[in-house]
Amino acid sequence: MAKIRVKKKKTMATRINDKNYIAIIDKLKNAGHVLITSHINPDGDNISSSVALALGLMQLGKSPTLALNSPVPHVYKFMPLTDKYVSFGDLERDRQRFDCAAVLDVGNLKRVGDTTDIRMFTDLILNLDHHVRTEMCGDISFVDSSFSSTAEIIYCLLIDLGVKITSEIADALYIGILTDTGSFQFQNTTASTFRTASELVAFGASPEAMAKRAYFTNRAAKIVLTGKVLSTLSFDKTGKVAWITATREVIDSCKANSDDLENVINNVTTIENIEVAILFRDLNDGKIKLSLRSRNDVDVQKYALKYGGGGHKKASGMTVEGDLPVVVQKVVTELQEFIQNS
Ligand SMILES: [Mn+2]
Repeated sequence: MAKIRVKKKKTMATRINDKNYIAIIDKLKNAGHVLITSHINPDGDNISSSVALALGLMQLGKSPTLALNSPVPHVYKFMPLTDKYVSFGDLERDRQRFDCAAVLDVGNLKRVGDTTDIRMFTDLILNLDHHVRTEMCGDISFVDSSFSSTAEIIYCLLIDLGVKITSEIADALYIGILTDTGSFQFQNTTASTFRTASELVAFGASPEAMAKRAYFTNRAAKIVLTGKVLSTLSFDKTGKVAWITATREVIDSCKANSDDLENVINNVTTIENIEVAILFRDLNDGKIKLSLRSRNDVDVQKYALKYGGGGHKKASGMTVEGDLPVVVQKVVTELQEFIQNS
């Protein structure tokens, strides 16, 4: 008797074995018009993941639209498609609708912009992120904090979508990983991060060119501002908390922008014997924006979460309402106690 061979349907293994991740791939495969967005005050990972996803979707014959509620920072403007970004106001005016929205590097839809309602533009929100959190903000969310960056997740996603990683895409993704890991120095740098970076370089990413783009393209105004902001350096009486402040007036007096403050805090984090470094930003909108950095084991994210902020153990952000001197006093006092109990 002849044996009947039943052919098993081959299922391709994906780079990440997670049902939400696989569902997101499926939705993107079936989508035509895709809205891609991320958080306000964009960083390298934000622009990197968004641009790489857009390039990949274009390769698949889809029409991505990049939207942000903040301008693209100067240093990332060399990246492809960064001149194509639109604001949510533009989309609203054109009454645009999308098959889905890919919301990247964001844990809370409010981070896209206080007044932006993504639901106005789509019925399906796909969320991809690497920040630690408990609540999911997409209709389908894939959140995994074992990844160094959203760019690292997008790399897997593009491969699983069948996108050919061109040197343009490789460069875009590499700069996201480079900046989100602080040049492969932060705790989120893992063996997998290096594997991904290594694969990206094999696909044509240039570590030298990307490092130059990310760190050696400062405008003079930014350096002048850095000097002024660093001159505000103060310490608490224990010497464990160090902080700097930046005001709208000082930013304007240097003819700089608030995104010129990105990474200024890292200078303070290099001071030996401190535990926590803080940048207080007063942009004259009644709120003080804080960037927190931990030098050793103090979990600044745990502190930031109390104020509805977030990020990582060693690098977090939060917003407090009030006047600058009052907020400084309050936060520094709270952090002294927080450090003691850590
Ligand atoms: Mn990120």
